[in-house]
Amino acid sequence: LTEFSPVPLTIEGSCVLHQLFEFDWKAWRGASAQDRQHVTEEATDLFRGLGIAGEKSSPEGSALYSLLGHKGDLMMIHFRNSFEDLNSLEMKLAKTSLYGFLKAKFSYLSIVELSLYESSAKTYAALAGNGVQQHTPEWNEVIHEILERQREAMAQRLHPSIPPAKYLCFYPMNRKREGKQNWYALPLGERQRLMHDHGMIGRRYADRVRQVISGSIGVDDWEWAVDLFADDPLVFKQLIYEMRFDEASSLYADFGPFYVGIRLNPEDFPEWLAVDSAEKM
Ligand code: FEC
Repeated sequence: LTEFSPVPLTIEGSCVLHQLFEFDWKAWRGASAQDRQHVTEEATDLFRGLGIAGEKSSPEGSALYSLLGHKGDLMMIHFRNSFEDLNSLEMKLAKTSLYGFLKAKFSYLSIVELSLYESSAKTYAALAGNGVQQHTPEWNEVIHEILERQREAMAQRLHPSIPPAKYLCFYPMNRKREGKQNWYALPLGERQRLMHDHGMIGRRYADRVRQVISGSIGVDDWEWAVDLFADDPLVFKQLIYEMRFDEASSLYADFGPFYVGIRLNPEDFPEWLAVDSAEKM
């Protein structure tokens, strides 16, 4: 019997858009040197203006990555304050001459999310202990205050600047909802325990990897996006492997495609685009 809400409290921050593109190398080679130069300059300027600037990335930042493998050539990640801002950025990019050489392969929309399992369980229990019914004005007021306090305390994590790390590993994932393997049917206390254990593993990697979890229930096809930023890509493999053995993942995680990219700063973009060493800028 659930006496109080099974839904963990969450706080949300930046809106996030991942864009993955294939680059049309054939058309690019076929373009005149003059056109290529124009496209290169326009795109490099745009990326500079988007806050794609190494260490200087701001909470409103974007970052560009050269993708490994056949899943695409370029990956962009954008953090903005609203879906509107993300959409206008998308349109801005669509109107560049570079866009004529890009083919969208995948995109992912999400919102930076922190789930507050510990304070949820404590607060719900305290409210129930005081006889406060769920969703009454008194209950709402207490919850509202807690969320406000947490939003303030966690402001930096809710609106993160993009870590300057050399590698990004991005993938969407779900919590399972199959027969007995149903994350959403577990009692809140059990999920709290599992997330605690998950966090303890993660914490041991905190000096080598920065993780940004964004929620996408209701806005995209999976439930969360995971972004891991590290200077050594081996850490992705080690961390994710270790987590596979942890209950929150071994029993309840389902993973989407994985994408790994190498950071491309705007000043390196002309070289990335150069198809003839004689024309390198
Ligand atoms: O129900 C939910 O709220 C699920 C959201 C969620 C998913 C998720 C998946 C992964 N994480 C990974 C790495 C780390 C590292 C740290 C870490 C900690 C947390 C905490 C929460 C949390 N993670 Fe998570 N993770 C999700 C949620 N995770 C909550 C604990 C509090 C916090 O730090 O926010 C340690 C960070 C640090 O201490 O600096 C690292 C990886 C995955 C995907 C692989 C997997 O097997 O799940 C990697 C979804």
